Amino acid sequence: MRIVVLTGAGISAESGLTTFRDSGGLWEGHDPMQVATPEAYADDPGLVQRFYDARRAALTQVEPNAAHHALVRLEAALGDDLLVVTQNVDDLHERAGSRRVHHIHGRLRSAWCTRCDERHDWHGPLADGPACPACGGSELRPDIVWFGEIPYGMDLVEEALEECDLFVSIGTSGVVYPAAAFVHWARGATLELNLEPSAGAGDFAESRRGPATRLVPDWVNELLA
Ligand code: BJW
Repeated sequence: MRIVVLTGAGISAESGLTTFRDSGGLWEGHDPMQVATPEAYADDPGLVQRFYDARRAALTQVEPNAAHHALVRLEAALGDDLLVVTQNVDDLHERAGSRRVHHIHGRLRSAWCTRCDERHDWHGPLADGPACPACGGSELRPDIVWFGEIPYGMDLVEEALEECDLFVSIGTSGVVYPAAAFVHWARGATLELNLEPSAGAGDFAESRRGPATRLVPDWVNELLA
């Protein structure tokens, strides 16, 4: 059985990473959603760099949870027939042990040089303007897909969705496109696992409500029984 799993901020919430729309707060007086745009970066690069530096640093304080680990067990059983497509920029799927993970919105632990177009694994801050290891320039930005930019690897995702037998959406509010439309692109059965109904909950053949650390292991156990 070929399965495509889409994950959003909800899968990492119980690891201690705040979701976007549930955060209920401001960061340095700004709505986090307003910081995630190319316009915000052009207006005030230091502010946007500090936002992502803080989130990159926070990754050292969190660990994958039972939901991430359950998807690793599923991959062990299905091999290449499972693809995890994540909107998350954290690395908790990889740290749990998942190998087939595709980050459509980029990764916190990657820096993109807009001068030479090279990408580099990056663990430290960017706000202090470090030199690009490839060209020596100081034009490294977070390797993050902001509003108005094109998500990574959409051809690969589209093909996987057209070929899958089951599409499962975990912990995403379903308000950000193109991920919100994946349920329509999927050829097979569809299932949503979420604490609350997403914006597109009615488009799924089946929906289950609860925390990801319970729903995801239960679903994987069911599938592997
Ligand atoms: C739990 C839980 C627990 C909590 N257990 N669950 C008008 C109509 C249609 C589209 C557009 C439009 N105007 C503009 C657009 C396009 C735009 C868009 O979608 N805008 C909307 C706001 C309307 N999209 C884009 O610009 C994208 N690019 C694009 O479309 O390019 C064109 C193109 C596409 C395809 C091919 C070719 C061309 C780019 C989008 C980039 C999004 N970037 C961000 C920020 C960067 C990453 C970062 O900083 O981290 O990505 S926005 C932000 O939202 C982040 C997330 O990945 C994304 C989704 O959020 P997510 O994961 O759903 O989190 P939340 O907080 O919203 O929801 C959490 C969920 O978890 C909730 O449902 C809770 O219930 C649940 N939950 N605890 C289970 N314990």
